[in-house]
Amino acid sequence: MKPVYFCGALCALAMAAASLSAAAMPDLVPLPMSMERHQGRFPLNENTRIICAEGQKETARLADYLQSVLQPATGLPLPVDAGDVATATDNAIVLALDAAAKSLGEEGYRLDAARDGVRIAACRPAGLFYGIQTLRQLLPEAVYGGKKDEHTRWNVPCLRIEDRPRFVWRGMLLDVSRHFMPKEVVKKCIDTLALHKMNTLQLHLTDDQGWRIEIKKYPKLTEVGAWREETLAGHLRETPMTFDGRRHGGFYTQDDIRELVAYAQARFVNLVPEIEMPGHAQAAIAAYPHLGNTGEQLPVRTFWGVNENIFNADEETILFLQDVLSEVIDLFPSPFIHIGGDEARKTQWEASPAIQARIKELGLKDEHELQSYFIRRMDTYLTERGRRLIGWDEILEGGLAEGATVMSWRGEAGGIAAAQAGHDVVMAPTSYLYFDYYQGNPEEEPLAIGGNLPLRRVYTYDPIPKELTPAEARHILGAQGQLWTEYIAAPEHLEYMAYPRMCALAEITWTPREKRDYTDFRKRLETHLNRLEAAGVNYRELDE
Ligand code: TNX
Repeated sequence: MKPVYFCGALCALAMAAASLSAAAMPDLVPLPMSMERHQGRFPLNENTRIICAEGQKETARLADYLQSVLQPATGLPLPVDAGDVATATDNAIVLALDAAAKSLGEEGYRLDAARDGVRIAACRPAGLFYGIQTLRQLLPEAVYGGKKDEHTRWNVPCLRIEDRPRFVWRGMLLDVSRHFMPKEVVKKCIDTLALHKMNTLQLHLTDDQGWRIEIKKYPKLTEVGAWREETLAGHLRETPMTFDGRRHGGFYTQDDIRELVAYAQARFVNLVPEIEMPGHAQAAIAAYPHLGNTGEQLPVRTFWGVNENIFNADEETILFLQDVLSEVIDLFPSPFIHIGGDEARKTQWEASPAIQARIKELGLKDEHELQSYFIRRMDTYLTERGRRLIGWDEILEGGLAEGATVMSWRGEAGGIAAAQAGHDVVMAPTSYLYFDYYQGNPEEEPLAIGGNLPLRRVYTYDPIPKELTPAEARHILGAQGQLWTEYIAAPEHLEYMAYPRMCALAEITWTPREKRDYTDFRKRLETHLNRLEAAGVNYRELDE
């Protein structure tokens, strides 16, 4: 009997060893740059404390944030104490701003979890924040829940992580014009972005179907422009068009915007405002008809698609838009201000004697050069105020403004051309990053704009086009996923379209290229979706 017994013990040992190595790696999303698993675990308990350095305001704020995200589900007190973060502390989570972590960059961090505690070190507060996000993911998924969970043991596996992002722009666009999204919805988006270590949320604030930001100098923009009489029911392709007969609208007051900016800042998310020009402007023209080309009183648009009604290019209109930007700059600290620039049909400009005279007066060749002149005026205005203009890739047409950054949406060509010309670029191609596209068989999915963009395809995207040299590739700031909301009215539907595709984007923009593997991601995602479940996020189930 002895040999059998011996073999059994050996097998048990081998199994234990195997579970410690491969099986015991935590399922983090996005995957960190490097991770080394050690034996053991650190259990949080009634006496665990959070420790940060004396007198460091920003770290103290992060300690409070950490406490606020761990307390609801764990029910533990986790008091925050000031202390000496350099000396080892028993049964504590230590947050240390540490110049020695400089090699990990502005957003990087090191996390050491040992049996007696966790230490997160970074040279900047953003790094500490991302270390905190990793720590949350190291705990059982129930930690994302809002109510005390009696049955879970709050253990952190012992390990060492060194981590930093691959790109500085890890973004999402939220279209609040086509369907207005209340402040609370935007805040939840910000929280979910942050838990994926994403750092940019572009708010598409104006379009044909609604103007969503209070501008003090021009109150009609929201009095008139924030409301439409009804909304197209069904798809734009269907004929005849039918409408829902319900008034829709809403806007953010300047106080709302300040509140959202502060909320985002506390989570290291930069809110990038987008004010569309010269196209996608019908809501503004409905409010102030002299901004258009026909003088006609237009309604706020009730259906989708590219539109001929665009701003004129009078000096008065340019100054109007600069006034708008002036208030926008005062509200948003973002270094980048997005001026749209996409899909501005030139039919009205071609037909307008005033526009044709303007083209002549300015010595320009055609309507494309006029658009380029228009955008240049905004570029100068923003640059003089210490901000940077960013626009959709159509701003390349007719000549790109000196300081402009390009957001490449119609494939990668615009981004490639801009990077080769020495401009910074954010990649946002429809073919990989339009999360308003279908993610499965259209017959089994809610109505969407079209396209076919399953999770696996998103994951295969690489923001650096093969065509670029290493020097040119440095102009690629990162990538952004788009949530256009023509066909998305409800917050749950918005989440359904965003997740888990955004989880893939988080990994595309954070994790080193060579570490990315779809099969491995898909496996980690199963755990990760439990986190979203606990956080009350309505993600789409994975396909078999
Ligand atoms: C194109 S992307 C647009 C948006 C639409 C979107 C729908 C871009 C710059 N313009 O106005 O909402 O397609 O997918």
